[in-house]
This record gives sequence, structure tokens and C-alpha cells, in this order.
Amino acid sequence: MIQRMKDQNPRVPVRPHSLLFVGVVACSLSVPTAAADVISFDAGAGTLTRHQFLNNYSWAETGFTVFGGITQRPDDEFWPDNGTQFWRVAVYYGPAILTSDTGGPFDVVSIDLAEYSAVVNPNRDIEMTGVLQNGSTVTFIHSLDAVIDGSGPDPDFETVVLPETFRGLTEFRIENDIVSLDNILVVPAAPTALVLIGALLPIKRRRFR
Ligand SMILES: [Ca+2]
Ligand SMILES: [Ca+2]
Ligand SMILES: [Ca+2]
Repeated sequence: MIQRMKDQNPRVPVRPHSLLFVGVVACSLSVPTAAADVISFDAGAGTLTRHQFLNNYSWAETGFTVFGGITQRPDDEFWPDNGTQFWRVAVYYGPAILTSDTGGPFDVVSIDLAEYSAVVNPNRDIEMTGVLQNGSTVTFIHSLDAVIDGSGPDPDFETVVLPETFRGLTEFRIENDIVSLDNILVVPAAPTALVLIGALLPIKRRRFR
């Protein structure tokens, strides 16, 4: 009956909540893909903080913080080398834990990994863990290639692409206590329709009260 009345009279007013729904759908469809960030651990790109009580360090860069490790840029045949400063996790620092400073979910797309050193168990398996928003975890294990000659010409670091399951994380961990890492490619999660509804509700109250 209502539909018929609208057909007969095109001037039937549209209800405010209908406008809200259309707005939410339109905004949801037009949300741009969040920009990717690279945590480089490079000098000047972030901030290293020493936590005296825990005798540990954290690194803050591009809205993310990595806890458990220390920056390093050696230049010899013993430690891995990619020409830049990287993050070294040791027995007394690990595990490395990555979180977003906003507390919001994020994706981990890839990470550069290298052996801890040329002489310490170079071909060990590196276990990575993601904590999802519902508290469950996903894991991925990568076996290092054992290619490491420090300042020599061999590529000590290798880029590891994480599986699709490492999306929408609240925390990313590297459980091993000895490993070198660099260039973590992260993508903050885009706003969801529910977030947009929350943002639009005040507008609705102002316009249609
Ligand atoms: Ca670096
Ligand atoms: Ca090398
Ligand atoms: Ca290597």
C-alpha cells in the first residue's frame, strides 16, 4: 500500500533514516584503500626508547611500535647487512611485538628477515604469529635461507610475504628470540560501515531532530 501511494504521488517525502542508509552505503563503497606504511628502523625515521625497568627497547615509526629488540647497523662479516639500520631481536630482548599506536587493526603484508648472525644457528625456522580481533591467532613459519656474509655481496635479508590470514591483526609477533628483521610492510585497516554509521549518527540527530 505504501509503495503504491509513493508511485501515485512522487512528492511523498523520503524519511530521514532512508537518507542515512543511502549515505552509509555510498560512503562504504567509496572508502579508499588505506595506504601502506613501511617500518624501516632507519635512523631518523623513528624513535628508539629504552625501558630501563625492563632493560628493553621499543621502536616507534609511522604510527606503529615494535617492542623487544634493538636497532643495529653493523659493518662486518659477522652480522647481517642490508646497508641500512634494522631491528635485532636477541635472547634478552625477544619476542618482537608489533602493535598499532591507535589500537586499531592492521594488515602485515611482508617483512624482511635475516639470520641473527653468521655463526648462530643460521638456518633456523622463524615463527610469526598474528593476533586477530577476536583473540584467536594465526601462525606462519619461514625457514631462513642461511645466506649470510655480513658486509659481503650476498643478500643476507630475504623478503617474506605473509599469507592472507595476517589481515586485521591487533598484534604481530615474532616468537623466536634470535633473528634480524627490517622493512615491515603494514596497512592500517580501512574504516568499516559500522564506523561510518557511528560517524554519521550525530549528523542525523542535528538535521532531523
Ligand atoms: Ca632499514
Ligand atoms: Ca651480505
Ligand atoms: Ca639470509
